[in-house]
Amino acid sequence: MNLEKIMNDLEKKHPGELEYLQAVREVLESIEEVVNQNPQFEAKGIIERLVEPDRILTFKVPWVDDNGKVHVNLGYRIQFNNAIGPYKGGLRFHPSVNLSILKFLGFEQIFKNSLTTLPMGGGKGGSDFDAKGKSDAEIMRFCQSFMLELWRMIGPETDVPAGDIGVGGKEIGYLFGMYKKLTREHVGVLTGKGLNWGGSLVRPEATGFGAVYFAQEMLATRGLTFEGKTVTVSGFGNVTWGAISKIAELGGKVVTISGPDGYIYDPDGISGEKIQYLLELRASNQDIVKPYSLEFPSAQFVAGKRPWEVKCDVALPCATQNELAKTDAENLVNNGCICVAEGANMPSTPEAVEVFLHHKMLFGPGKAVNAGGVATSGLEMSQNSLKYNWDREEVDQKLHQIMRNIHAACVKHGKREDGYVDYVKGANIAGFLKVANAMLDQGVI
Ligand code: NDP
Ligand code: 2IT
Repeated sequence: MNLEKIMNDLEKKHPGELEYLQAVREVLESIEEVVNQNPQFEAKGIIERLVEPDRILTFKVPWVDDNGKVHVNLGYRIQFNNAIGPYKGGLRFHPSVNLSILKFLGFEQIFKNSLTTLPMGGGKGGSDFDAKGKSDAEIMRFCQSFMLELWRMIGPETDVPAGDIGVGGKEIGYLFGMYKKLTREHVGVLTGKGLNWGGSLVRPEATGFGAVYFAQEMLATRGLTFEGKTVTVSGFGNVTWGAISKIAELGGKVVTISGPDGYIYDPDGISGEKIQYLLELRASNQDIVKPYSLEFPSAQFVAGKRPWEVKCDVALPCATQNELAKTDAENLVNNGCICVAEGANMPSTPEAVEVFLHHKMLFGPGKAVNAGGVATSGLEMSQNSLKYNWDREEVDQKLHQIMRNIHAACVKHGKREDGYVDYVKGANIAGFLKVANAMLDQGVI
């Protein structure tokens, strides 16, 4: 495989799509050796077919605010690859959303979904809509307008969207309502649904829980546990909430959370009623974590900075892409951090990942660590097909086993001769092989 030629061609075709090109390069570097050992992949153009999405829908989303003013946002759905199952992946509503970000997320989703062992292909979508400061009625009208275009493209056996940044249970409800109205079908076309109308127990906390289960497995390879460990976490959304709840349960002490305004350092640990407060803060639709420091005097607010300068044993970046740079990685190493598990998608820059691997840290990449979210979406789809609901314990056990299996797959494909496990390589190879072999079976399409 001529990696540089493939990358040069992609850069020419998609200039400026930095996040997408970053994600593709990382995967191709990991799988280069495997592709070279299997000439059938090159003969059938697997890589060239894998790096381009099957199709992209871009559409206009007009909506009217509470004062009667008209707004127009952009909407997207990217159907990347459906070799192993229907397209599956979240919707992101955030002002930073653009084609490059959604293409990187959709591309990553192919391998992540393959790792879950469930039959799901890769997709992603979203909008540059900013929910901050919007009323419920405005969010509802926006979601309805978004679905007026999207519905033709999706379906329970075709493409099953879910949440991501800015899309939680509330938005999924409004989107589902409009889909149902248009098609007159009550089907599992979205995941992350409410419990009373097809949702699964554990889905809200699944990404964070799964990330911690994966980190537990990584720590166990060195005979360690979360008990008594100091943990830094970023973000204060859905993934962060699930992760810090589980870490507290396992006896770890979470000392940071963050928002776009800065980070909170709480040396007493964030658990119990503090997590409850975090949820309230999040629901208030604000963009800030500062109020936490006013509510809990043990906490300090550090404006405009990220939490990676705080001494910790384990770090979980759970906010957004490229939020942990080389100097942050060096700070973590110098402060004695032993394990970094990515709850967010691609939160560490390539240079930061190099630092982690160079120092032989336990480093779990997002597509493996945060796969518990989409895995539990897959379990929600199974329950919808069965027209049956599993109890909380059953879903949690299945999630836990899936995370153990993903960890084992990473070790199988990522273990070096000296015993060090390169989880980046392991996750990319394991995720790739299943999809590539399915593509071979299905011919050039
Ligand atoms: P949420 O919208 O619930 O939370 C995202 C959080 O991160 C918000 O608090 C957001 O604040 C904050 N944030 C956004 N940008 C920054 C920034 N630059 N610095 C610090 N904080 C920031 O989203 P999720 O928790 O669902 O998603 C978080 C990450 O996890 C994303 O990378 C997502 O792709 C990934 N993920 C999510 C899954 C899921 O099931 N939800 C599954 C797998 C991965 P604000 O909104 O105010 O900007
Ligand atoms: O990035 C992700 O894996 C998600 N946002 C969850 C996708 C899903 O379909 O549950």
